[in-house]
Amino acid sequence: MAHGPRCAAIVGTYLSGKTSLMEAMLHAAGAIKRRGTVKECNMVGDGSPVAKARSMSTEITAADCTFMDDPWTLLDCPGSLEFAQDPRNALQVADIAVVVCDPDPSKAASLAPLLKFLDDGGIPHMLFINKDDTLAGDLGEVMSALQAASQRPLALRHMAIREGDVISGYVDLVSERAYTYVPGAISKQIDVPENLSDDVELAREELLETLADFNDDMLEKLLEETTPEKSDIYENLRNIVATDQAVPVLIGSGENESGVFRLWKALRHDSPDVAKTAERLGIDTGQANVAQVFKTYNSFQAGKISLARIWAGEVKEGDTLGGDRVGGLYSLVGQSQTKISKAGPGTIVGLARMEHLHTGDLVTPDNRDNTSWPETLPPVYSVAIHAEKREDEVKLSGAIGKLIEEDASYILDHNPDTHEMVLHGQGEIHLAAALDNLKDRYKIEVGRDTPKIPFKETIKKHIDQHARHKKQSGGHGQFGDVHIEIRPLPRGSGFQFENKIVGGAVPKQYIPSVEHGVTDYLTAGPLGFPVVDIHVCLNDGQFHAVDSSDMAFKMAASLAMREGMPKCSPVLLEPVCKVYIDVPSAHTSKVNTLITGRRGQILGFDTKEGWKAWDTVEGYMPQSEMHDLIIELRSLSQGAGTYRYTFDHLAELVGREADAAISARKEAMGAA
Ligand SMILES: Nc1nc2c(ncn2[C@@H]2O[C@H](COP(=O)(O)OP(=O)(O)O)[C@@H](O)[C@H]2O)c(=O)[nH]1
Ligand SMILES: [Mg+2]
Repeated sequence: MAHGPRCAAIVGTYLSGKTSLMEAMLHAAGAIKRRGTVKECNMVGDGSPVAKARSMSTEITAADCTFMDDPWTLLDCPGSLEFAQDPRNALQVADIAVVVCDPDPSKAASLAPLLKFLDDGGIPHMLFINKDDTLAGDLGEVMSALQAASQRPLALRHMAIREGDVISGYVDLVSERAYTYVPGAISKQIDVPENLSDDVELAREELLETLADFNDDMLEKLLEETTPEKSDIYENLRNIVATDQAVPVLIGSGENESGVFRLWKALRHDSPDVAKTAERLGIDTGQANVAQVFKTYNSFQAGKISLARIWAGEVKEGDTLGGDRVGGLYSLVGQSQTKISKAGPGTIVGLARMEHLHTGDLVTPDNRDNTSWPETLPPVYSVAIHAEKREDEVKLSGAIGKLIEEDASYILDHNPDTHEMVLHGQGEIHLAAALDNLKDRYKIEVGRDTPKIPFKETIKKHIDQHARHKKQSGGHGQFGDVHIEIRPLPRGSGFQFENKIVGGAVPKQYIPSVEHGVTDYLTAGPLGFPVVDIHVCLNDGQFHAVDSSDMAFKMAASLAMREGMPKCSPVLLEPVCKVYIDVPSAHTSKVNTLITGRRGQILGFDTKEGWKAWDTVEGYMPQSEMHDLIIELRSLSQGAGTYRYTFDHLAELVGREADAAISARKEAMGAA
């Protein structure tokens, strides 16, 4: 018997049918009277305006329900790789995950990162091969493709019964019962078709062998050729799922509501409860009230809602959590919220108006701690943004702050070199959804551009330059005179200033002004970009007892730079990043071409540590070639590939790309 409500996260690839499956599960559990469909755009999941507009899930949708007297919360998670932060967060608090899979072997590889995340975290999960109404090929092929993507052994629990090309039902390999699908209702039990009995026997043996790998009693029985008791098999399965040693695989169709009741029963039987999950996560439940926020919404009329799981205690309105007063408690079914008076262990609850709580916070009455929360996904795509209307500028960063509260895989950054506001995220659609939200919810029209590249420039030749700033206009004149030497430095040296004046040719008090004059100039060199890696030495100069001043020497130094620098063979420097591209090995050679095709340099590749049949390719790539890297990478790797990068060094850039950058810069400076 489970203690308290349990929580299942529904995750999997984009368009595998997760939202439809949740709808079918809610229907089977009696939580909704009529099952919505994708076509009618009326499912419990995908109820937010942005999800509706794009016909896709963009964030977690929670739905409370009761199946056979057990309370549950289902969390429908987006499957798109661009919205991968929310599923990760949901999996952080769920007792179990249902990984919804397409019945298409070619889509299995893109599940590898998710399955790896589950296995690394030891998160109990089962696979549901959905859309079995469309499975034309062999289930075995789908299974081997999925097995290749999973670290843990998969154990097929069902065998499909076919009538012609269609799957009309299944045999449960543990209970050895056969069922035929009944549209819109619970499947009907039938006799195991005779022509299948040998296959069923084989498949059942395979399942038991997988279980026996983790249980000596079972292994002994199999070796003695005695049939294990069904109750033993069930017990075994439950343990194996709870410890994520192996993964059961079920089949069915959410849209046709077939296999859904069976899935529910598997969850009911095999899913750990809140106490077990808290133990797995090492959460101290000895204290009064313990809860964890795993999602923040700002879109509801009610203001901020922190979606949290209660790990221990009983939370009531007016209680304190993490030092904040609980403004109200809500049970959620999609977009609709019902006020509840209290929430006990296991409950997923919407906490209203907890201004100081953030996603990831593990809270007790007085403490907040997010140290155990996993790192957010690294950004892979960016756009420069600006408010279309001047008066919205201040509002804009505040509104983006709200979006980041909801999805921490958005990062906002002010680039000091290009003076742009840059929004980073997980892909084109992820960022477009952010801009949609800004418009819909905060009424801010936002314009977007490809982010500018923070080019720099330096010089290749050294020269000596003399400059004099002299003005005679009424009363006081101005007089400053300097001899400087400008010379290039090795990459990464930055700027150095040296003073070699002896004997007071330029009085000491004016030396800092000379340096100021030089640094002022460095913000835009002859090509228009910030100057780096040069050495400027003040060798000599002259002064005037009355007319010299800080200002005059500063002007003289700037003038010397302005006249000298163009003669030093200026050259453009572009930022080059170290990139690490992760892909299934089948695509590694395409990644090599991708890098070289974008003026990159391959440094090497190796198997990705801890991953089956994945490689990491390491290389250098100019930042200016990386803007849409993720798009090409995903398209060549069936969505599976991803990359990380760090700035590495500046490299000289000449030729067509350099000319284009310089003329764009001149144009921008002219316009400013
Ligand atoms: N044939 C078939 N199509 C399905 C099934 N479940 C979902 N779909 C379709 O798959 C598409 C994606 O469904 P959706 O539930 O939004 O997938 P999600 O992205 O995983 O949430 C829609 O066009 C559904 O109609 C199913 O069991 N069989
Ligand atoms: Mg969905």
